[in-house]
Amino acid sequence: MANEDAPLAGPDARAIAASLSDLASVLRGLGLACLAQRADELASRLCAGRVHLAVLGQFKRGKSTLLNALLGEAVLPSSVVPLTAVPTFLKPAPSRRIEVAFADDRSPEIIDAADAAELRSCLDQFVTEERNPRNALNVERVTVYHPAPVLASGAVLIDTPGIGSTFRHNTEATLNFLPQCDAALFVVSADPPITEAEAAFLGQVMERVPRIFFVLNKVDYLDERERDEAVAFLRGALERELGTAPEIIALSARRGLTARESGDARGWEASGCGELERALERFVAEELDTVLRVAVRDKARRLCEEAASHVALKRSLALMPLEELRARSVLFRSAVEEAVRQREIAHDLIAGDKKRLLARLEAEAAATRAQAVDALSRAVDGRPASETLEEVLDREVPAFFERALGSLAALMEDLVANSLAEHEARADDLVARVRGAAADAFGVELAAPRASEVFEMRREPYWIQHPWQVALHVPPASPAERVLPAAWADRKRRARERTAIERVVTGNVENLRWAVLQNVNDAFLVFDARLDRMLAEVVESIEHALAEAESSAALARDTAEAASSSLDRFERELAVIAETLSAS
Ligand SMILES: Nc1nc2c(ncn2[C@@H]2O[C@H](COP(=O)(O)OP(=O)(O)OP(=O)(O)O)[C@@H](O)[C@H]2O)c(=O)[nH]1
Ligand SMILES: [Mg+2]
Repeated sequence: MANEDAPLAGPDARAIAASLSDLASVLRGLGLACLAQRADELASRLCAGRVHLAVLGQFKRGKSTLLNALLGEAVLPSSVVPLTAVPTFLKPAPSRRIEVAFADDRSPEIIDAADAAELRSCLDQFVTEERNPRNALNVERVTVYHPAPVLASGAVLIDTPGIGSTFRHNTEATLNFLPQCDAALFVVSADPPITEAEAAFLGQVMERVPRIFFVLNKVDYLDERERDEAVAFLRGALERELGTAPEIIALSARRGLTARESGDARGWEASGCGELERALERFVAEELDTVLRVAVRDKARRLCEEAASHVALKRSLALMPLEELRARSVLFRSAVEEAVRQREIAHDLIAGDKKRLLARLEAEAAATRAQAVDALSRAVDGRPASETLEEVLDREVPAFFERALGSLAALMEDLVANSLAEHEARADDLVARVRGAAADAFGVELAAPRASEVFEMRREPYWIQHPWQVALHVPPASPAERVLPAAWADRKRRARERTAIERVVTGNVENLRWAVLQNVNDAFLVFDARLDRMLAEVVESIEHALAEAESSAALARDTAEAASSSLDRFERELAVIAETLSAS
């Protein structure tokens, strides 16, 4: 078991640590203090055996509740509305305490807490969307120190904001956080087991995180058969994403937490949380070292790549006469301003498309409602005398809505895919323009993903857990109705049945509409957030080097040649470090 007192041994880790230390000094030499700090942090995590195990997933899947269950008490705020807004690190300590670090230069706040309730109410102020909306307090990260045994193993557990809610900044916070994750607990829930947006998010997690555990939460909603079905479905969906069928731990975090709080060991096992706890223990004992090394090495390689492209940019800037540099910066910045304007237009176009698609969804749902009432009324009216109304609906409702769901989901998926395909082309074009402007102005080629790679659509049909409502309440005949002539009484009865059918249909269509609506919203949200990130990354990398070149250029144009030869040296050193990392 690795912890702060038991540093990792072995040539692998030592070689990586040495490369990181070299890398940090090259980065400092290049004036890239932030990147150098990242290299130092990686080295210190590697030496201390501190794996970052983040709990990731869509909003409201029960991530915070799951961590509370593992801690054994309700420390992290959880709620029915999107909540966690700031990544929250859980680290071991003999007593309960939180440390809040701010993104500006305020010094960290440290608050001691006597018990879980006090800890939770402190956390509430800093990490929840409700009390700290849009992270107005500018909190960078919160660390909770806690005596729970699960934290003593060397894995730092991290609660993250859920992706895909209407709070786009929460999606962004988690996407930005991914580079710091070494391993992940990917949480989905039984209702439904996985959405298209989650599958897309998983794709991003897979790119960055070498070890992923899959948790199917909230299985208390399901009976045993439904649970097996949900696990099998999820396994199939994940197999398509991953290429192999992963292990899935099905559990109820809520039941686990209740069991832990009341010291109910059997309840803990029955909740499925015991299995997760054992899987984490095995992970720490058997895999932690390797996962940490692989994760740190990959992150170090990325740092090398970033540094190499900075060197290329600096070389081009360093060789440029000051006047020319200024003129070219003006050109580049006006291209960026234009890209930002275009981005706003793209945002409005995307919002307009989404609105049109949602209006179409409403129209389709209304049509489905009418068809369902019609089809079910016909089935009910034409039923044989031996069959009760309930039996007909038991059979017909699922049959009708399975079909309706399939065709509505497929239709909306196609519409979303077509609409996003157009926006993909526009996004590619926008990024290409910024890159083109950089190439024209400074002669550098920036690496950038194509939008179509980033925005890959999943075309499998949605799976939506659909306990179709078939329970029917037909009010009994009134005393007056009972004495009416048979034909009249029959008409009255049919009217009562029809009202009841309409109620069943409305409930089912609403479920269906809501599920599809979620998926459409998710798809657009994820698209929009990634477009912003792609552009920001491209622009930032240049802006950083430009600002630096402009300030140093004013002083030292005549030393350009010297600067260029020192860049040669940095380039050579980076190449050696990258090679050592690949070999380690
Ligand atoms: N039935 C049931 N409900 C659960 C379970 N786990 C969590 N919930 C409920 O689901 C809701 C969301 O739980 P959270 O833990 O806040 O979810 P989250 O994923 O952290 O949400 P965000 O922070 O917004 O991303 C809360 O109302 C929880 O009580 C579970 O196992 N079963
Ligand atoms: Mg949460």
